[in-house]
Amino acid sequence: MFRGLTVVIVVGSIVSALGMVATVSSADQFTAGATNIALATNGGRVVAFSSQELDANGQPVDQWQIGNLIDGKRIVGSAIPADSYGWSSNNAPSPTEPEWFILAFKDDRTRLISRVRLDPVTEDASWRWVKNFSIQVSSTTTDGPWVEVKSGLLLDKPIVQTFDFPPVECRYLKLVVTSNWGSDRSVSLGEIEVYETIAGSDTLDQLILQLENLLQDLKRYRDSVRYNQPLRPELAPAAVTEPAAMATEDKPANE
Ligand SMILES: [Ca+2]
Repeated sequence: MFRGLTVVIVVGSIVSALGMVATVSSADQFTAGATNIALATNGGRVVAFSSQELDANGQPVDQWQIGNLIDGKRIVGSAIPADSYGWSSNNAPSPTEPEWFILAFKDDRTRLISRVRLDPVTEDASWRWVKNFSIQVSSTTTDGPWVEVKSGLLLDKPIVQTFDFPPVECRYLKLVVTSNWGSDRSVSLGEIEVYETIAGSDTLDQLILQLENLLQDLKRYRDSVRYNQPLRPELAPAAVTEPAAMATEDKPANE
């Protein structure tokens, strides 16, 4: 009892100290769920995509194939899954010729979503990672019409980055990538997660979800301190500096 009270007080103090009360309050209106509905084992699937890395025979390279985006496998530190490096396109993206993919969810149902999380880390050098992107949704067909719900910038840091937006109906989600961090060869991305908005039915469920969201915010704060980055990078793209120019470069020799 006393210990539980202490935890509550400590959490409350941390929230106040970090000035994130406004964040938690805004989450009261709509709370992102805790289940990643894009994950393949949760019924998520890729229904279309622009390109994926091909070998000399024109065949997809398993370690870089598009399904790696939703397989739940990640590169953490020096631990690299042998069969999943992330997704790599076969071309470099540009605003006029973006790289993209479209996700659907279990049973092709329309979902009310409000959060996308992106893990930029792949086995590629960071100048191949996603930089500018657009999250678009369609509630009808895989051909659209598409409505943009978020235009963002993914930092080239080894942290999973969260992008929130007002709840929107989504049958198909399209991620459009218009730039990387300097490569003229391809763009790569480690993982994408999508979260539904949960309507409050049970007070305890709501509290648990809000605490889970609070933990996410604490991790975000930790990472922003650790990497000296803005708390919500998508809101401050101008703060990011460009890496050294990488006009041309070759693929790593291990492919
Ligand atoms: Ca993955």
